[in-house]
Amino acid sequence: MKHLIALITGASSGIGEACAHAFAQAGYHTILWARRSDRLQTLADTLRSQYNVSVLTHTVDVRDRSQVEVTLGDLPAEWSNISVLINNAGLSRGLHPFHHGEHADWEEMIDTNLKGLIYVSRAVLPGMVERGSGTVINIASIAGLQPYPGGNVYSATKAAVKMLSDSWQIDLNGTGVRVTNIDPGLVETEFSDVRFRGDTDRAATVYKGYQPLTGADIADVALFAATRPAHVSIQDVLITPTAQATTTLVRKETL
Ligand code: NDP
Ligand code: 8X3
Repeated sequence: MKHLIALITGASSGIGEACAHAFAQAGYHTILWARRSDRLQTLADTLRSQYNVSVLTHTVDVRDRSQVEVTLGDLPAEWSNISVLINNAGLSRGLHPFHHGEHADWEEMIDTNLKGLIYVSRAVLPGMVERGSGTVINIASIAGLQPYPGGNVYSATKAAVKMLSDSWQIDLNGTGVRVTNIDPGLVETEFSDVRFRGDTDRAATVYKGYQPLTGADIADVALFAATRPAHVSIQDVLITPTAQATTTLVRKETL
């Protein structure tokens, strides 16, 4: 295949789905990962017909290291040269003060946001290093830079992602592989539905009274970073809605 290949984790909704559109529109063949395979199938059909690119979908839970490794190991040869990896799969659960938090929620966030990202990256990076090129885009969060009430373990996972991005700048220096860390602020996706376990009214209030970011806003940044000339590395981007100054200061209109 002449086109470049992008692997996007968490492509079944939100930022990952928007990245799939942006990269396919730019001519990338895409490998889409998530657990909800029905959604991936629908997205793949749309990308193929809208952008005339090839698309592979894999039902992968990034928390399962052997599933991650086997899926990557089984890639057809023409799909194995991944030039862009978007580590996007992630979630938050709950918004309790730490002393009321749930171990199960914390373990799910650590296993997905941190360990899952580590599993995928450890399996993809050696190929990029061997080829002397590639871009890894880590979707961290403003929450990993600044705490907010109840964010505790979610913030800790994202601070860890940011530290991994910074560490890889050093580990990968001289290999030709670039790392871009993106720290989004408030993006209207299914994120808060997941955090509040389907309480859609509560989730909707997070994005009311101001204009939040969309997945497409983050995808724009990811595509920009991936398409810079080889000598240019966009190391770090903090992107927020204009109404958001910090994790805790968001100018909302009273409705
Ligand atoms: P969504 O809930 O819309 O999307 C999350 C994606 O992650 C889904 O495609 C989901 O797919 C996938 N995912 C979750 N768990 C797993 C898993 N174990 N294995 C594989 N895929 C998984 O939320 P967003 O698009 O907002 O979130 C994307 C990333 O952006 C996350 O890392 C999030 O922390 C980060 N982020 C979000 C912000 C926001 O305000 N929305 C701001 C800053 C960062 P499926 O359930 O089908 O597996
Ligand atoms: C998602 C942004 O502030 O809702 O990482 O945690 S926030």
